[in-house]
Amino acid sequence: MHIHWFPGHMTKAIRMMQKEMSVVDSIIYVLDSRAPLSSINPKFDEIINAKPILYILNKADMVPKNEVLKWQRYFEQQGKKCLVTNSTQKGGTKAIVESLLEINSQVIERYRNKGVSKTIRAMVLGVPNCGKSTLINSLLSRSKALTGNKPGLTRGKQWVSIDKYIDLMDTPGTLYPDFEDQHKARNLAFIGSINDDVLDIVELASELLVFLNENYPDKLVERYKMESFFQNYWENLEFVGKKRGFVMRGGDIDIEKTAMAVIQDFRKQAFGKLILEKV
Ligand SMILES: Nc1nc2c(ncn2[C@@H]2O[C@H](COP(=O)(O)OP(=O)(O)O)[C@@H](O)[C@H]2O)c(=O)[nH]1
Ligand SMILES: [Mg+2]
Repeated sequence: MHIHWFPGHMTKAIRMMQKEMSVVDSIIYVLDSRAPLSSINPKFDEIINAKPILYILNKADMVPKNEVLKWQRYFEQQGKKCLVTNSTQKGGTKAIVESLLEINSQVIERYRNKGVSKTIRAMVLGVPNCGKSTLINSLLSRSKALTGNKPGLTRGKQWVSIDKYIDLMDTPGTLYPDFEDQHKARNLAFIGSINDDVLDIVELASELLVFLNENYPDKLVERYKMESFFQNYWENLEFVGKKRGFVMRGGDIDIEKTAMAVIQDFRKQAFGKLILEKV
């Protein structure tokens, strides 16, 4: 499958982010822990323009802990500030506030010398569905940011205050203008960063089954009692469809429905914790 998708509203989003960048002091770069490198968008690097960045490995609850800690070390070894979060839970505020103040200490100090308390304005970036809005929500006492499990929900721009001296701006999730690396595109499709409407779900589900067979064969046994793997992708889906009871009138298996169920099993963590990209 070749994934090529960059809807017009994302060009607009990038332009908006670029324009806002002049009033931004710092960046919160949200990554999906299941695929940290795939959720790095080279387009962002162009617009960030040397602002201090706090990397967030979000959805850490969905991957094995030792794997996410390896990724945290990976970023730290490159001299990057990196935190591990589960945004669906409150309580990460202190670490994020402290880290933001730390990476912005130079500018804060410069203002302090002039007798001014500087408010740090941080832009929250990340591919669609990585949890930007949920993260901002978790940092607010009241729910103000919009969230939804659909790419491209957040379109307007908004500043919210999470601390006396820290304001955050949510941004629309933005993808690469083009996917040179189809492996990354596939990962982004798995994690729900690319609108399912433009994907071939049957092909995507087959690729997910291949990934699971190569990396987590036990999960296929646990979830689908799948002891052996077929060379033919159709047969794999038929096998799963039969197990899930997706039989149509006449006895054929509903392959489309099966494929969507496989993808949803991954997204809803029916296979338990797993990671798509290892350090
Ligand atoms: N398990 C888990 N789910 C999360 C986490 N953060 C966000 N989500 C879910 O991911 C989906 C997308 O979140 P959202 O904040 O709208 O993503 P955005 O597009 O980056 O703003 C929602 O269903 C969230 O509940 C997390 O840390 N762990
Ligand atoms: Mg959002």
